Amino acid sequence: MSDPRLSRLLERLPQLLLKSEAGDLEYYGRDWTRRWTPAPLAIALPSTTQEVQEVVRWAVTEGVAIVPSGGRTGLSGGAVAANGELVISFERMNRVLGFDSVDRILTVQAGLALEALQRAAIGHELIYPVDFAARGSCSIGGNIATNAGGIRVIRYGNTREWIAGLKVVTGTGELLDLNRGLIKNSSGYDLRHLLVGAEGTLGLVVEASVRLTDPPPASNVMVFAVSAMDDLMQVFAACRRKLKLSAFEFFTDRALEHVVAHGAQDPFEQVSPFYLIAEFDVADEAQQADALEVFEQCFGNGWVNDGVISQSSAQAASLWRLRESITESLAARKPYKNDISVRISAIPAFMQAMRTIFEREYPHYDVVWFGHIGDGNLHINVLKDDATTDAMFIVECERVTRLLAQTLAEFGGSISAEHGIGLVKKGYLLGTRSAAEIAVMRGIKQVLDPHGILNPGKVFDGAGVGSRE
Ligand code: 2HG
Ligand code: ZN
Repeated sequence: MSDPRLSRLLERLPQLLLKSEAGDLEYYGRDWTRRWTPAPLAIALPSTTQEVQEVVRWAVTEGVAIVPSGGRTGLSGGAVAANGELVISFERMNRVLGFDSVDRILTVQAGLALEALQRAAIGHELIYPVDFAARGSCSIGGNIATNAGGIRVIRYGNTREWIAGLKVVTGTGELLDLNRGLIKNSSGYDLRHLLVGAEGTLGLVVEASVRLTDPPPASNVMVFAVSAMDDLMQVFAACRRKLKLSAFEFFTDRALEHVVAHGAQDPFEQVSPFYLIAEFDVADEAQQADALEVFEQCFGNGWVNDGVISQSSAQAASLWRLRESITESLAARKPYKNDISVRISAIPAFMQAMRTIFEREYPHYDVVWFGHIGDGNLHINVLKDDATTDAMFIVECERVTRLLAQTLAEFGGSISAEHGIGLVKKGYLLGTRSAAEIAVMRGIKQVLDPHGILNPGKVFDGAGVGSRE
């Protein structure tokens, strides 16, 4: 290691695995945003909590910023290291540490992939219900950092609901053991919940105890083609009245065109402006009959143009592909991503307002809407045309995002529903959080990370090392 700071780190921790080859810096220094050029100092791959603590103490002494790193599937730049930071990758801290069948709590290290955690739960005949398309690559530590949501929030809530305890290393190297799996704990501030969604700016999650639950009964999937947003909301209300929903998602004709070009099977002959996919329990004949009744009601009331109910799990998987492969089908075009939320009841009016703005501001771009409409969470991916450079594209998108943020403020919505603020959305935080709230957030950061070494410049700019204020 030619950098003297790294030599001193290895003197403190001779067994620490450090990487600093150009390929490693590139690989570990970025996330799925692909907007920033990775430029970390090096990558530390600790294998124990004590090593993480010692690295943090070293970082304090040297004034080096730390970027925590899981699967780097984030879409907001939260795991980007473009400023000489030390990346702490949790990929070697990826073990299941234990399971308690009475508490139904699984304890895992932060680097465990979501899919591996889900598999471990199934091994105990239970499930960990948070789920989304990046399951194979993302890590539970990253999920906690963004309070990840996904496709079954409508039934199970976000990551936060499932976190029974956390072990966290603060910005001074202190280890906090938060909540310890308790269900009831009215003993002051619940610091565990401060850490969930903090995007690595308050502490490094090294261990998590997650609650597991019973597997759901058999489910079925239906997809509807719809002409108008108001009709889609009617279908939502009808489904919620009669069915036990585990997912209710939507996408537009633009999204369908991209996933079909990417290999998905279009179940419909005619194009419709909107599509929705609902997943619901079919535990018995009564629930199956309810599903058919809703299906017929949607046609009878003229809310839908076409529809299909899955007849097998293979068909359900193929229908899910229409929704779950949207991100992948757009990835090569490096879309500008928005991840907003409003109250469900506000969706039609909000969408109308935004579509008017986008049609005026983005006539030359392909704007792809999709998302977790049953949670009020919309993803808007903007794709540039060939004539626009990457740099111009970002400038234009940021201008329009200011209009989006204003509209969100009018609707009382949020600029990030589940991807986090990171680097991408920090300029718009003020539309979602008041100045007073942000001041409190800064105060909390100051207490847990007094030297400003933990993921500086993410969520908001601050006085920490590596910040560019
Ligand atoms: C999803 O819901 C993910 O598929 C990704 O949150 C959304 O690519 C996106 O914008
Ligand atoms: Zn999503």
